[in-house]
Amino acid sequence: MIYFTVDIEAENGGKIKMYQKKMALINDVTGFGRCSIAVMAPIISAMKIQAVTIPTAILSTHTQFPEFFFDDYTPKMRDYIQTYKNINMEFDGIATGFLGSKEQVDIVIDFIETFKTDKSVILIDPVMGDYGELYKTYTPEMCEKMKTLVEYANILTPNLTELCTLLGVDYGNGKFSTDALHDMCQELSQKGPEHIVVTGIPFHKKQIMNYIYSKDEDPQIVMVDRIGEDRSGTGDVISSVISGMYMNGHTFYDSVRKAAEFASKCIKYCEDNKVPSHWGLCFEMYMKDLIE
Ligand code: PXL
Repeated sequence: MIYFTVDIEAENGGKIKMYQKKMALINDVTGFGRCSIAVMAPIISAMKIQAVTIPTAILSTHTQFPEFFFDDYTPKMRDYIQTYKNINMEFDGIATGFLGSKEQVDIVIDFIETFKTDKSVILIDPVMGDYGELYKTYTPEMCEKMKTLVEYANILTPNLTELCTLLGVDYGNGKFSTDALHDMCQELSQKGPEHIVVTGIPFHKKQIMNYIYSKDEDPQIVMVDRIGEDRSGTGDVISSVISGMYMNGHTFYDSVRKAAEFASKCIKYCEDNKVPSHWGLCFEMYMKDLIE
């Protein structure tokens, strides 16, 4: 394995050597619109973790724009990843987001099996749909594959639609009691993930609930005010803050709380400054909040 140390400032003003963690980001590279790697890499870098980019697709803008250039990277991914196999790379963290094909899920599973260590944190954001509907790219075959992928996660960050899809539960009107959420998370957790946060659950119109489940612990809730309309890339901001915090030794609850509060602050800035919702979150304004 490749082992780097970096000098960091000690409290007494001197320098100490520290192992710097590396996180693989398997996600799309989108130029404009603040999503995926363009959001995750700077956020985890601010948290002193080295970001290693594994592109799944290259887009000029994300898919919420009326027009975008899209280059599927699937055919090149195996060769790209081979370099890391050749140099015996290991990753302290691996985070995955939107995946565009069944083959990409297979590539991700192979990646995790090759590069994880006993201590690696694997965050899987099972981006599949929203508001009870699956994205158009999601075939029933891909849904089945996603169920296999989530077994590799330490941390899973589904929204309600994704939670229901992964368990084959009817979304209905999207209203679930906390007992029902607990039972669903418990069932999913038995397949692998130690920590699950069900993100973005609408609560009494004015609030958003994040339901936190950790194996063998009491469930917890992080509630934030709903500010404006939904913004693209919010999930990417949240999952990168959670994974960075957790890799830096914080509890899962504290990681989720920090992520939800950080995202809310960025969203408020965007609303106050009338930034269009498909331009994503102006996270650049508050990067200093992430520096530990
Ligand atoms: O996570 C948001 C996202 C990521 N990547 C692409 C997207 C979007 C949201 O629309 O289109 C390509």
